Formats: sequence, structure tokens, C-alpha cells
Amino acid sequence: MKTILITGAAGDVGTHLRRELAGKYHIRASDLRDLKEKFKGQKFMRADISKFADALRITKGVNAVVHLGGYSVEGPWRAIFSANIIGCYHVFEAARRNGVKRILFPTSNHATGFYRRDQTIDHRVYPKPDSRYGVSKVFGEALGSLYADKYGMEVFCMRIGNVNPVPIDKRRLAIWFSPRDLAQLVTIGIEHPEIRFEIVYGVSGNTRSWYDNSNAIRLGYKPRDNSEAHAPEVLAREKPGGDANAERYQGGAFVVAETIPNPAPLPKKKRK
Ligand code: 15L
Repeated sequence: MKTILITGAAGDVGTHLRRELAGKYHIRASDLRDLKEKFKGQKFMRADISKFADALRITKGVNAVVHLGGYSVEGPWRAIFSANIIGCYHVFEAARRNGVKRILFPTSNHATGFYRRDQTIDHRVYPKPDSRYGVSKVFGEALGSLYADKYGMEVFCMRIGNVNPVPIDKRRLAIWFSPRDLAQLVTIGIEHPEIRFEIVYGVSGNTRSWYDNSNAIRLGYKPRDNSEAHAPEVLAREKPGGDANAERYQGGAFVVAETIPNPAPLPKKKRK
């Protein structure tokens, strides 16, 4: 059985993923914080990836890394820089030095959040980040490309939408990613023999998707969930109005954060 390091394992996405993958891999779960939920047989290693020695310690002896760790919403530059630029570099470089070839990098819909909602985009579009957070995700994609081309590493970038048991609002109907579809895509990222450098969208098979996710489908992804089943309930709850730009662009509130006096609140800061 393969040993998989999951960084940021205490966060919501990390917890869903660990639950879904329990028993399928030896999971090494790493985070700065304690794990709220523990699953049988998963080993915890506390680490601060802004310290290179910690990144070296946790990447030793694993078959693949799922690098969820970092700052997961828009935030102050200093925090984004330390967790998502320095931390991301440390994880790639530590994996390389420890001979770990495969890295799954969960990038974000916010790497392309300044595309309009009436546009359908695929994995080949150039990035249009909507925030400092989005820029840090573009950095991770670029770093992955460099490590694949220069060092022969195998890098699978998933532009993740919103992982939740159910979609939580209108925007998330387009980008919802159910936990079991997340686990399926991550498994492809771990197991597919031909990955060198790929970008895919981490979303379920949503009718309202604004992504052409043909690259994920090509690699064998068959999403089992579709947000449309939840649409009536979600739309009934939706309040009319809101900022026009937040409504126009895919990134929603991230697009207008700090540019209008009272933007819709961003999700609470949490680690992936
Ligand atoms: C993300 O990339 C964030 O990590 C997550 O907290 C959500 O805000 C998500 O995007 C989203 O767009 O819903």
C-alpha cells in the first residue's frame, strides 16, 4: 500500500479527504494544528512548512504528497507569502530532495477567478487570479510546471472549487466538489501512470459548471455528483442583489475584496 503525505490535514478539505481515503492508503497527516477528526491507522506529524527542516522531515519516505497546507482564503500578504509561497516552495523542494516524484497540488478556482461567469474555460486558459490568494495558487502551478520540466517530477494540479457535503450558495452550484468526487480525482492524481504535468478542475459533474473539464475526463475522472440536485433548495435561500462584479466574475467575493466598502464577506479563514 502506498504512503501518502497530506499537508494541511486538519482543515476541512484535508479531513474530508482523509475520511474518504481511509484504509486505501497509509496516510501521513501533517498540520500545524491538532487533527479534529482522526481516522484509524493514520499517522499524525506536526509541521510548520514555512520551516524547510519540517518540510524535509514530513516528505521523507512517502510515495506522493497531497499539498493542501497553506492559507486558504484572501488574507494579508505576509501570511499568504509565508504559508503559500515559501511553504509551497519548501514542500516541492523537500519532496525533490527526498526523491518523492509525485505531487498533487490543490490550486484553486481563484487562480482563474477573473474570468466571467458567462465564459467556459478549460485547463489551457492563462491564469486570471482574483486575489493575493489566487496569485499564490498561480505561483504553485508555475512551480509545479518548473519541477516537472526541470526535475522530472510528476505534478497534478487540481483547481479546486468548493469542497462541501452539499453546495452552499448559487456560485458554489457551479464549482461544488463533493468529498467522494474529490477522493476520486485525488486517486487518479496518485495512480495515473502517465502524469507529468497536468491541470484539471476539481469540481463535480455540475450542470451549471463554467469549466470544460475535458482534461480530467481524459485521465479517467467520472464525477458521481452534480449540484443540480440541490439547486432548488440553494436558490430558494439565495438573497437577491449583491455586488455586480462579484456576481459577474467566477471568483465572487474574492474579486471585490478590498475594492468596495462593504463586500459580501469572504469565507472564514481556514486551512484546506
Ligand atoms: C478556495 O479556494 C478556498 O480555499 C475555499 O475556502 C473557498 O473559499 C473556495 O475557494 C470557494 O471559492 O468557495
